[in-house]
Amino acid sequence: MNLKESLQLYFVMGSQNCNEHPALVLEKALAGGITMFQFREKGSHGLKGKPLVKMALELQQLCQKHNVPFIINDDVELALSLNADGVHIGQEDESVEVVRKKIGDKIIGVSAHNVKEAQLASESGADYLGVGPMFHTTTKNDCRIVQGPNVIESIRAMGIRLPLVGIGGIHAGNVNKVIEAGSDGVAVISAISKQPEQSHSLFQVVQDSLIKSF
Ligand code: FQP
Ligand code: MG
Repeated sequence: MNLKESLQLYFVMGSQNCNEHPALVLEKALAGGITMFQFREKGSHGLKGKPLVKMALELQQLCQKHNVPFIINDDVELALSLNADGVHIGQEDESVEVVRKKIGDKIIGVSAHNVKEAQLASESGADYLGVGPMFHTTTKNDCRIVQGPNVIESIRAMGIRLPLVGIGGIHAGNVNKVIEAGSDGVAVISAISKQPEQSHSLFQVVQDSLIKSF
């Protein structure tokens, strides 16, 4: 799979998002067909130090078993020490240029909330974009204003062809709007972490939507 294909169903998760053991949730998600995974441990109750590394390793091994890229959110040093497949950085994190020097040709994903951020990230060498929030979400408390799928349409209209996914409040019922706008896939947290048994049906919805938009 190339990167664009790996973005079809991108599962983002940390222990704060799970009602059961994160490894169990990820196993179900992998069985359901997720195509990429981001370990995003956040918040005051988030794991730190050794337990964080232990959890990351456990989740990475599961991804490796299924040949699914394993991405680390924010923490470039952790990604390097684990030899993860890449990192995801936001507008408030280190710059793409700095991160590129550290991680070489590993995957760098960058958050973009508008056309300008998408353009800058693309020019600075990002490998893919996470564009959002698409819809209202309660998962992220420092969330920006909802952009809606229109921002993806605008990014594509500007000629930016970088692989990208929509993120924020996406579920089976609104996947189509995101794909139709020009997204290569969807990134979800709660839609899978709260109901991992449903991940295969979400995967099917994404596949159907991608085929229709082709
Ligand atoms: N898009 C994606 C994904 N993953 C993310 N983690 C974000 C956007 C948000 O730094 P950021 O990144 O703005 O906030 P946080 O560090 O709290 O996640 F690639 F999945 F589309
Ligand atoms: Mg971040």
